[in-house]
Amino acid sequence: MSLTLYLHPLASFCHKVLIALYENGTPFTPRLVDFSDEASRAALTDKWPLGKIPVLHDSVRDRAIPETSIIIEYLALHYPGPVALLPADDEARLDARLWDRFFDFYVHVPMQKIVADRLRPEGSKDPAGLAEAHRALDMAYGILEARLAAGGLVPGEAFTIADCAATPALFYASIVHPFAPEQGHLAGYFEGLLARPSVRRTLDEARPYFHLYPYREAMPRRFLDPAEA
Ligand SMILES: N[C@@H](CCC(=O)N[C@@H](CS)C(=O)NCC(=O)O)C(=O)O
Repeated sequence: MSLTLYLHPLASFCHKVLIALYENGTPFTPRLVDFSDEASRAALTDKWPLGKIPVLHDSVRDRAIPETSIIIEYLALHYPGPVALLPADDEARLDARLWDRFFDFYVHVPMQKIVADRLRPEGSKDPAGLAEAHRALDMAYGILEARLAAGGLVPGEAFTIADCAATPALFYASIVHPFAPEQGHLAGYFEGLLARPSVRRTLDEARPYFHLYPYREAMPRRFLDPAEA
């Protein structure tokens, strides 16, 4: 097996790539990164000095690929499967890339900011940055709701890189900044994502680590125990 994925099963950006791999049944070896362990961290930074996960290593080309969107493009290029995460049609591919960027920058990053703020020690919190992150999520949810209501981003028809990006971003963002009651299209889109086998598998593998999640108390019970869904 030529592909190794450096990951942590709880890490949101890792979910994005795991979903892409599971959608296409792409074989890979998971390599768990423990940031508290010097050797584990060094094995990662040896591949990518920035030390962010996930990183994919391909022994066939002796190449390390960081950055989730690039990893998914790399997989589409060298390990394509039945699900074309980058659509063949030029316009559809541009759209997929656009919404991939949207979910990463305008949902995932503010969500990370909110979670990271909780981990800051008392006295070094960033209330202004926190408020800004919540405002950013309000704006992103509003844009998504309007797009979905207008018939864009229809889940199920063609699952793309944008949906891979959307899933962990919305999963973790909806915990720290729930959808508004009137954002029914967004909630419906999210439910469609949650129903996919690739997503269920990713969350099943993350569940044993949910107790480490800084906002565990805010997690809906059905995420902690799918039997309650
Ligand atoms: N833009 C990066 C973001 C990756 C990222 O933020 N990963 C987080 C885990 S979800 C991480 O490595 N955090 C550890 C750190 O920043 O030290 C990507 O798309 O891969």
